[in-house]
Amino acid sequence: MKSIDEIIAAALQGEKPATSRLISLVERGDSLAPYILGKMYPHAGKAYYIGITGPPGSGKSSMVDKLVRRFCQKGHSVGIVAVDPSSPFSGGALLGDRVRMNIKKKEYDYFFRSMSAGRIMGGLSQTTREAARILDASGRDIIIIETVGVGQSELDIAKVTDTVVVMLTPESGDGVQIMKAGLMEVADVFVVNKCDRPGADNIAHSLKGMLDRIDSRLDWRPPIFMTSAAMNQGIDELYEGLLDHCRYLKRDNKMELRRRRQIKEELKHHIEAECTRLIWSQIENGRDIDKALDHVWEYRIDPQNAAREIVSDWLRRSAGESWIGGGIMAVG
Ligand SMILES: Nc1nc2c(ncn2[C@@H]2O[C@H](COP(=O)(O)OP(=O)(O)O)[C@@H](O)[C@H]2O)c(=O)[nH]1
Ligand SMILES: [Mg+2]
Repeated sequence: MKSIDEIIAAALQGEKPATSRLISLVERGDSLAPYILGKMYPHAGKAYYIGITGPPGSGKSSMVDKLVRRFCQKGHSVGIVAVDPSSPFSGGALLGDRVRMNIKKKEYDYFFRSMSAGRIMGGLSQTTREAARILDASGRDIIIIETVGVGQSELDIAKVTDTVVVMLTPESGDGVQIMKAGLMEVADVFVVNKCDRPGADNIAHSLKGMLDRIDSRLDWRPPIFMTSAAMNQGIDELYEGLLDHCRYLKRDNKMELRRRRQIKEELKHHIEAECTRLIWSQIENGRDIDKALDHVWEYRIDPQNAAREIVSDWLRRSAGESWIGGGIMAVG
């Protein structure tokens, strides 16, 4: 059995089984996860992160397959994280991914990892980001993240990637729905896929109309690409469009600003989680809640004020206690 440090060292060398192992541990929230992330993080940050979102069935997986070929042909090393839509209850796939990466060529340097949305412990976007970072640290210079394309995950992808591709199809419905979903704000590149089907021009047209209306507010106007992943059409143009956005980000430190903004949000998220964890570990031991419950039950105090009392009691108590005091002692 390899030690965790040996697995980490192997993953940093780009070895696939080791990389896969680390992602699994992080995915299921193993107690080693913070150690792994701590060791991998200093080696990350070199890759370009692309997110692909859009409704289930729009052709994201099919497109990822095509894009990965392009990137590999150009000599890149690609890491893919695809989140499968699956029910948290049954654990089984709702729609299943009909398209799997079916690249056979040996000389293509890619690593494909699918994660089941239902099995991920912790936030979807956080876990995806962590998996992507492990791939980044293992030497992949292009990271592609495919979302499940439902609900919040569609918008969250903008928190973890440099370029967001929003994929629509002739079946996506009218433009108003796109606006409602807030997708307009997160899209850096639009793709109208299945352009081999009727109606593709219509959706491209209504998208263009919407972009025209907000054009003056945009520093970067998202281009619209017409593609057919199935018929292999428009892939080169999309590939070039992605590189264009990457070049745009690299001018005037835009990439840096975007990433710093994302990291700040991530820090806030972790601080909140850490505070919550800390508070619960204290309060639950103190049986404060049972006491408060009795008081609320007897209508002596309302729940909100009871909760406030618990928290401020805890703050007062802990101010004199070791974890704060210890910190001060350590400095002195
Ligand atoms: N006609 C047509 N079908 C496509 C195209 N791209 C994907 N599909 C099909 O659409 C279905 C869903 O594709 P998939 O890539 O799994 O979509 P995802 O759920 O967004 O990842 C599959 O049956 C694909 O073969 C396309 O450009 N044209
Ligand atoms: Mg898919």
